[in-house]
Amino acid sequence: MKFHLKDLINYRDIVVQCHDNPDADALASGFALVWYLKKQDIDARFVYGGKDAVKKSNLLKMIDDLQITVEHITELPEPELLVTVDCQYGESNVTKFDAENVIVIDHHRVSGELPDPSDVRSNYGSCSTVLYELLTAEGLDINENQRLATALYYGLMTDTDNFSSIFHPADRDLHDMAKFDPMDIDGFRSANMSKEELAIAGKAMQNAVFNDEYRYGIIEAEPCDPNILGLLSDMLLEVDGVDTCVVYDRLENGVKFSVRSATKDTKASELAKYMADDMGGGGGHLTKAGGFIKKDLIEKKGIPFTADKVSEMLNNRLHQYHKESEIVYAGQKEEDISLYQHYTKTEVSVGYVKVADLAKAGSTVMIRTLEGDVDVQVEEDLYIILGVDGEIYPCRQKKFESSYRLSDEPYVFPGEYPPVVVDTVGGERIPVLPYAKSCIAIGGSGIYARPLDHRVKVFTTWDPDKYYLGVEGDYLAVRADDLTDIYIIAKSVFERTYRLS
Ligand SMILES: [Mn+2]
Repeated sequence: MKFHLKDLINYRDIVVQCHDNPDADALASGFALVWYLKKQDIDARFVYGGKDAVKKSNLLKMIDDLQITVEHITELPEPELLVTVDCQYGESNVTKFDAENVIVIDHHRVSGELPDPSDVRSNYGSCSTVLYELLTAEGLDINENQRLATALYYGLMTDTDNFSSIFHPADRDLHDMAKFDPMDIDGFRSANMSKEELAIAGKAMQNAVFNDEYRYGIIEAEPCDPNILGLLSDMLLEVDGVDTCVVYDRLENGVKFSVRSATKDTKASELAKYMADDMGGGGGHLTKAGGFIKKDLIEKKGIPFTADKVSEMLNNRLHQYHKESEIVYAGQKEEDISLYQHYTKTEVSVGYVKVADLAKAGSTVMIRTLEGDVDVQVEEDLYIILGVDGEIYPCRQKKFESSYRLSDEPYVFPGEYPPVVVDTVGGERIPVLPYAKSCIAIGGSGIYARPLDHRVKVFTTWDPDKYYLGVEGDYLAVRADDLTDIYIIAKSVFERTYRLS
């Protein structure tokens, strides 16, 4: 059952609980929920359990400046409804209190059975983002209350190592939309690090391990705040001979890590995803990223959660990543197609948008999709194609006319996150779908393609600074009418769109 905030108004006696040792994201999430309930004339308590009360100075300052009412408790009279935020009821990091009904709002990986309804969005960078979306869905504007906007912004900021491991577009939306108080944020920032954490950082730096062949570095730190990991990886990247690096710590329930890259041959976001593959999640930006690897999933692979074994595993992954990645630059030479087979497109219905309908020719727009942000220069002959999975790619009018036929069918978007175009100067957000029309992909002269058995990074002619990644099972494709035009087609898209000819 899909959860809406308005479901909560059926209850009168509500307690909101975040995890023990709350962090900024937990505090912001609870604060937002109590704010909403107050608007519905429901006075809810906001609590957390555990041994210790909040003592970090940035969090004390946050509670004080943003007027967050939160209580550290050891006992709780059974409420009609308990809502846990930024954590899941029954998990080890949250003190268990009895309640008649329980609802979970979170962004971590689902670890056990969830009460119904619940709302856990594991691919979000923060629980603050989940609250932002839930409030927006009720027609509420977080900027109605600047303390709320500041809290949610700071929650996202601290949970994503200063926004560097943001990967969901909803997180980017909160980042862009929140009209936070910069004075407050500066104040929290300047109280971010405790003296103990400075000592942890110093100690960690002595453990740096380097690989000269692939030019990377890796550090294990003692358990600390994600932003300390970020700080350490920023420094590690400054070291001569280091192009990419990973800094991590082992926490109670897994490994938190931060990734940096100073080379365009490695997207930090992709390396982060690779590091956590099968065992958690990772992502972020081109140069900064991060992620989390679950302890139980590490152990499931037969790897004990000890310093030595975890370090060995991460070192191996990092090494393997650099060893197995091949890099291809499109547009430089004609591809030798002897290893390829010829395919033609089946006639599938896709969508298209003429970019000049959305924004002025000559301006630059950022296309925000689930796969990331792409900057394009608006020109009269530029089209965006919305593919079979809702994936987006640019196309020139000449290629558009030879590869697609217009259709009168209304366009239905198949993807999860509706693409948005943002004017890079004015910051205006323009939804793409109202402009989208249907077209049919036709065969044309087809492509040459071959399935990949290893990772290949292709720098296409569109964007020489950012590569497209193909992994095992995806296809490397070359246009039959232009053998220098090499690109990647995802396995699922390929299988539905092409047939051997
Ligand atoms: Mn969180």
